[in-house]
Amino acid sequence: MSTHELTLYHSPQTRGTGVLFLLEELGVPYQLKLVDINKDENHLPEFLAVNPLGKFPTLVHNGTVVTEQVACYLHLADLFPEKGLAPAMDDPQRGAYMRWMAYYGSSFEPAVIDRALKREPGDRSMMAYGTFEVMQKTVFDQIAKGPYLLGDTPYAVDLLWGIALRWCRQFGLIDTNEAVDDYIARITARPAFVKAEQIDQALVEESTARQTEEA
Ligand SMILES: N[C@@H](CCC(=O)N[C@@H](CS)C(=O)NCC(=O)O)C(=O)O
Repeated sequence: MSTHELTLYHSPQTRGTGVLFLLEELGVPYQLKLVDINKDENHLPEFLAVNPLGKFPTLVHNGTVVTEQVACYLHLADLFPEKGLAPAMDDPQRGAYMRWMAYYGSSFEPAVIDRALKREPGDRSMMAYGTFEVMQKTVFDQIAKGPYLLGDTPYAVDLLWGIALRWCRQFGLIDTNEAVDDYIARITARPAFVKAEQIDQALVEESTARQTEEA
């Protein structure tokens, strides 16, 4: 019996899917609660009481709310050290692992969102990510070293980047790069990713069927 009670409040095909992927990769028990974004259920008082932002991912671990995809990743991977998805504190790779986790949230996402919204970045000294080109090259150069961000071992940070880069490629938000495409293929071939996608697909079908019934 697990001492960790984990609940993922989830709407399919959101950033929550990344956390679903990690939970499946960890192979630990969790409860999934559908909050249907198409029905604006994420702005109902019941959900806002859990996460006032009304956003996904929203994870609850033994009664404590964890939001922000990177925080969910760091927390879950450290919670189950025996699964080997996070280098230990005294592992020489730990600093690099933390770096790429933080870089995702603090540099990559803001840069990609500015690009998606066609927002002109300000002076590079004021931008958290410098320039899009330098930010992207920094990530691409690291991935080119391969096969994973930190070398031969896949860690949770690879799941985070793999799923995000895939999404960005689908929407044309990052440039074409062979090493990145290979990396995305490597990560999304993992059975846990396939399972997370199947869960999402089933939830989308369930939601569509419900909407048709109600119409
Ligand atoms: N800063 C949050 C962003 C989460 C976020 O924006 N999630 C989107 C889905 S990908 C969301 O929940 N949108 C629903 C809404 O705001 O109504 C994180 O890193 O997890």
